[in-house]
Amino acid sequence: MPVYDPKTIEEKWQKRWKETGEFKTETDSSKKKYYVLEMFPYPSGRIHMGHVRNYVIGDVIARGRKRQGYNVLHPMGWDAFGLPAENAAIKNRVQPADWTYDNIRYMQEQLKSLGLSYDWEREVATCSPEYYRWCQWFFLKFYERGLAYRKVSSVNWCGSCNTVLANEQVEGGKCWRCENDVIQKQMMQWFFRITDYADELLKDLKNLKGWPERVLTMQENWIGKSFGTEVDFPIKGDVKSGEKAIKVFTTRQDTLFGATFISLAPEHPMVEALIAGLPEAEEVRKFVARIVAAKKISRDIIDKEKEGVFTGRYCINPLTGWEMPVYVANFVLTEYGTGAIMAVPAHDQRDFEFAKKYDIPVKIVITPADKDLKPEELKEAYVEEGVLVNSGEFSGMKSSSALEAIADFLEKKSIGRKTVNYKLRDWGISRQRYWGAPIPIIYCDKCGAVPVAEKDLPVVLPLDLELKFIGDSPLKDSDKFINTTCPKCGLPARRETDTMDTFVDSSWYFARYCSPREDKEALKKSDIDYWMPVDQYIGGIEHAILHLLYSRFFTKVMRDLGLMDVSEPFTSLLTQGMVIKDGAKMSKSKGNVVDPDDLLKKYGADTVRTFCLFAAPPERDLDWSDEGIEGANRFIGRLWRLVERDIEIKKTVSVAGQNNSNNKELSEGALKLLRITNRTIKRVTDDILLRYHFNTAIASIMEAVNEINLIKDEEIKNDPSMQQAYDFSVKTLLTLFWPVAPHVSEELWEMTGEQTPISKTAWPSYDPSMLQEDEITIVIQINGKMRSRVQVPRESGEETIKSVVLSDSRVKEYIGDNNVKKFILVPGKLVNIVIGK
Ligand code: ANZ
Ligand code: ZN
Repeated sequence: MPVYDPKTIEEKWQKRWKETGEFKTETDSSKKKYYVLEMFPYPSGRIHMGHVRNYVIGDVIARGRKRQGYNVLHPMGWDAFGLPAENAAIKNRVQPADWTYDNIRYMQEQLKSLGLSYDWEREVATCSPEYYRWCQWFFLKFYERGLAYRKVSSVNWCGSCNTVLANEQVEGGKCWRCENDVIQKQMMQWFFRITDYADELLKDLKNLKGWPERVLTMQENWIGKSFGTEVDFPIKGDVKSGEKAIKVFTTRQDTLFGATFISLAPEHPMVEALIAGLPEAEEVRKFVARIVAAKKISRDIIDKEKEGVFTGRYCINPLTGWEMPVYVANFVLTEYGTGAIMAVPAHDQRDFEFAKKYDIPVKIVITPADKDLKPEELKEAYVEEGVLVNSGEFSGMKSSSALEAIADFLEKKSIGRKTVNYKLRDWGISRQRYWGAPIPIIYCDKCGAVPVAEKDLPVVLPLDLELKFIGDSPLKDSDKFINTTCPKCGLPARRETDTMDTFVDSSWYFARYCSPREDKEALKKSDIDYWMPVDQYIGGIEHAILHLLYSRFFTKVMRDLGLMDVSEPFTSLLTQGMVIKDGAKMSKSKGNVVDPDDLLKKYGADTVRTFCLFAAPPERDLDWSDEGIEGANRFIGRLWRLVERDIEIKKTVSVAGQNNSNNKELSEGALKLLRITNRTIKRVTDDILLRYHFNTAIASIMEAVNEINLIKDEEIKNDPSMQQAYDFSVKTLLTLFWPVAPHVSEELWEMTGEQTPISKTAWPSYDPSMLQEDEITIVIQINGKMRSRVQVPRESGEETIKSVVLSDSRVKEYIGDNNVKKFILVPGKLVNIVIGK
């Protein structure tokens, strides 16, 4: 028998799979389907261990499901647009397209050498015109429905490079290239109206039973639905603009009697009107200018020290009649609510700090049920629920009831309106980049922004551009690209030169895999109806919010466009942990990267796959270790020898009959072996196909291998039932190990004389009657008298039995304060305990 040589074996099987079209999938409505998908990679150049782990997890699930009789869709492709290609192009003077496709080719080889069961005929690359034309088509559909629109919004701008910068290119508020200060420039940009779907995106989270709780919470917080009231605070005196009140958004109208001042965002549109003509005006203008400038540099201004300035104006608290100074404060956001807040220092920590700093009165309006609070003793805001005090007719009411009561009161008096606010903003999709899908819009002096006609798609990205530096829409440099005619009036017109956010590309790729070569439409309904939704999606937690939210949004729009009937794209989601080494995520800067290529060369794919799955449960971080990979490799060696022995045995004795279902004819040893094997089938099936505990699945297989190795040659030689059980067990283990290490499993399987590859066999099922016998009853005698009995696992050793027996309540009672003088075990049957003083 040959020695284990992963290289030859893996090449042999990969070649065979390719030749036989092993992983080719077709729509077949006579079969139940299973769609398993891993997040597609960015073609950066090489795959890293994080990819390997992600794809191996998906592969095990796909392979397992297939042998359970499902028609499995398991595709792979490339999230191929994006900034790194442009950087590389500028640095190395290559075309982004060439760079990207070279990377794709290399990485594809890497994935193939891992033996992943992809249907490569369904491969998509988002940078190909066949793909991005449909991204553009979606843009047109969104536009038709009012879901794509244009508005002015800010971008990072470097005045010295004269260019737009991506967020990643702003380092500490400075341009990465010239280190000049970055400012925010207002530009027209395209948006997708995801906020139209905010409520549905929120509501449907509760249907996603197969998603991790953590991800659901993150999405919920991101959408951020708040119920509150918009309250009008009359302005004291006249304002030039004629406005009579400042509107605030509050979720705590129960604290209204304690509102002692108003804070406006620096960009609030009323600031200038409020201060005009007042002595404070100059100081306010200076403050606003300083904060606005600071905000442009740092996005996390909110975490900074709270500061503000008095405007010289007052509002009237509509319930108490108090005069409330109006401040401009750095922590009030322009884009949320009304951009103004009523400040309640006693019950909001930010307001509390602000009031202490500027010496504004603190008025307590909510107290704990059993305690009085005094403003001068308050060390921090009291933010809990409680009972209202100092609140007129609402005093004595529980704060939770007062929320509703005061909101109703305000509505009745026309001082306020119940409102709902979302944190979710519309999705800005314009990128001043080259390597992305051009936005299919044409600007005409006469007709304005005109969508490209569907028949003229794709708007092709020119591939002969010379990129000079990143940013500011390199397509502006291409006259050939820009100049066109207006689809409406035929006059000369210019193309939009921004491209789409690459998140657009990845928001529907899972649907495209269902009919990837379809060239008449984006999605073929009959294929979509069969395959969608994705049953199991697998990827990193870093995509918990944006990618998943955008994909959910797209799915709902695709449904509303009549392209599919499902409302959610991913039934179950598994977020795998990181691959870490020496306690840190693998990264070039830390110098702790392990290259999958080196591992594949040294150990082969099956070892790498086994290690990735064995070292940690999928959701946890996987701590890289050399011992771990060596261990995985050694285990495959042990399996190899187990089969070797099986072949030896079969050579020397002839295996009698194939029917081993009659338990009575089995020897004790054979029965024990079959029990081990059936137990292993059950465990591995549950772990791989239900619970995704791949590590314990492998542990069970290892345990079984160890137990089988303990069987002595003599026990097999003269026992036909044992020979048969041995052969059955070894082969079963191969088919169970196959999803993890498919090459070596197939090879060994073939060596045992099997003609049909494992891939074509059904997933093994176990005999439940073989499991029940897993426990045995031990009778307990104390000083010779039968006193109790306990159940223990059949394979338990003396230590386990002893601890179970001695913790039995009746045994404890009999022993009392005696000493256990002897503990005699008759294996499999009985325990005799001798006690005495
Ligand atoms: C008075 C009050 C009293 C508030 C109190 C809270 C506690 P969520 O739940 O996130 O929606 N707020 C409103 N608009 C704001 C803005 N543009 N920038 C910063 N803060 C803003 O939070 C709503 C609460 O956040 C509102 O309720 C408001 O402060 C503040 F004891 O009003 B509250
Ligand atoms: Zn026109």
